[in-house]
Amino acid sequence: MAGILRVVLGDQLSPGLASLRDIAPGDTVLLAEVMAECSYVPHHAKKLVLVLSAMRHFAAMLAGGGTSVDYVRLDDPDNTHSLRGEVARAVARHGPAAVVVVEPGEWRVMQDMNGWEQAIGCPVDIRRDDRFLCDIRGFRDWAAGKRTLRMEFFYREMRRLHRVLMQGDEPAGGRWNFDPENRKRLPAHIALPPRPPASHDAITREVMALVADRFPRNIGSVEGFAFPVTADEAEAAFEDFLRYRLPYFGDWQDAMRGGAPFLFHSVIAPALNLGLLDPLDLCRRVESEWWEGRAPLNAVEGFVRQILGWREFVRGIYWLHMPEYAGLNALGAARKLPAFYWSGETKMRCMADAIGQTIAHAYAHHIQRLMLTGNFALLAGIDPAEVDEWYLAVYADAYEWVEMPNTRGMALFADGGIVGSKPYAASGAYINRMSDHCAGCAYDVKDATGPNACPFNALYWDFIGRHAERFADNPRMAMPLRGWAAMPAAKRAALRARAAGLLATLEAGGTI
Ligand code: FAD
Ligand code: DLZ
Ligand code: SF4
Repeated sequence: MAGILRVVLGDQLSPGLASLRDIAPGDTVLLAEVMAECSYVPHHAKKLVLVLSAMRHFAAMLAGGGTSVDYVRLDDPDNTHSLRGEVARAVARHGPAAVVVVEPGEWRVMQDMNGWEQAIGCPVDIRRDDRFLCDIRGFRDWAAGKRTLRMEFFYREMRRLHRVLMQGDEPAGGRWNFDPENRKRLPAHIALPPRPPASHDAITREVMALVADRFPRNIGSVEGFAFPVTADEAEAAFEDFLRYRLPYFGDWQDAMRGGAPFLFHSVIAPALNLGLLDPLDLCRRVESEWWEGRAPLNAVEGFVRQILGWREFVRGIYWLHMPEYAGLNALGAARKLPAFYWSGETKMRCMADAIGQTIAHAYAHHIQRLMLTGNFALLAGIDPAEVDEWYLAVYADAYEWVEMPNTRGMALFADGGIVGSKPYAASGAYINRMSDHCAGCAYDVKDATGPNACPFNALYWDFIGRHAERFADNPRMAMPLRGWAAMPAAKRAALRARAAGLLATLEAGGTI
């Protein structure tokens, strides 16, 4: 062959990918299942099924359209189990004139890819990933010279640039942001729409057996796998969201309900991050729902803000600050991740619910990730590296470019304020306001210091007291700091003692 070897990574499953756009007869597309990618964190069993099944379906789709595909399976006896090793073997097999690939989502892989050309002795053309709405170099230009980077201003620029939800030069409906209207508690009588039906074809069933066999100790199970693995399935899932959930997405975006993992969320991140859906297309279709009167603006703007705003913003932050970002620990958090993050065995009903559904489905919605598991790790001072590893492993949509700024930045404030202007620290009162968890909990959400007091309460005040000096100049922290300062010394001591007891139990390997 003197054609081109076109390498497609497991999260680059888009037919319009920059490395496939100019494909010509004589070229070959390489996809490789390798242990390096399957084990750099102990991925949830359902995440492994998702990626490997989607890769196999994508390869079958290309081959069905007449493309020459070289697919290396995990159980291929000659598999070197690294991307570089598999590209080198494929180069030896096909003798291409060059290798073409799209830049990867993770810094770790980019470092490796930069060494491919020298290692394999063949020209390697690394192309920009233009499946995003803001190129990482464009984000760098936007960030240049700014003292602080705030998502809100980035988001407005993106709305203007891509002309999403705009009326002339003004935001649709006269406001950029309907966030204050997206924080309602979900009343008990509201029924939830059923999940779209899931079916497994022979490819997925084969991958489920492979994952069950090769990764028996990974968190979660392959049973009940229900994520879309092809563009058509992802499309159907998104249509289902538009029809049955989008109209309510805004009102209850921040709500939680025990035993209800998905609520009105789209659950499209697993497919979107693999490349099975196009982010601008999603925004435009959601926008149409408003123009055509089928969904209210607070829902539509809320959804667009997540995709056009947050998703692009965190990717920009990741590439702007890596590799230093991965070592940031502004609050000096050093405790080990409690074992209950992996088992769900805790008396805290809210945490047991969020972790239990994470184990069951490889999914939790944003507020569970931020205000339950993230908030607890923030308050308890858990080492960001351990928290990062957990989030990267347990969620089907997790890739470092999106996981790390959300975890280390938004949830843990370990980046010292690059992503957010203040830590998202909250006591049990917030969880009680936004969920139905507390009524059935072994702990008392109204108590902060007694033996049965909600752990979030004492840990919250201990966190505020511990970092009072650091946040003294932050106007957004003024209220809790005033509350802490105004407390009688005996109350502060009791809160500290309760927090110390809880943390000591965790440090001794116990659960709370
Ligand atoms: P919906 O609630 O329906 O939102 C729609 C879409 O908006 C999502 O599919 C996603 O693509 C995008 N989105 C929403 N919020 C964010 C955000 N903060 N950052 C980036 N995109 C966003 N998202 C991931 O895709 N992968 C991760 O590894 C990941 N890790 C996270 C870790 C923490 C600690 C936190 C707080 C958030 C994390 N998020 C991550 C963001 C968000 O929680 C998920 O995108 C969302 O829960 C996915 O579910 P959904 O598809 O039902 O989203
Ligand atoms: C996540 C993942 C997994 C589990 N397995 C593979 C694989 O076997 N082969 C592959 O090419 N990609 C895989 N991926 C996705 C990569 O980890 C992803 O491309 C990089 O992390 C860059 O985002
Ligand atoms: Fe969670 Fe505290 Fe409420 Fe229990 S009482 S569910 S631990 S917030």
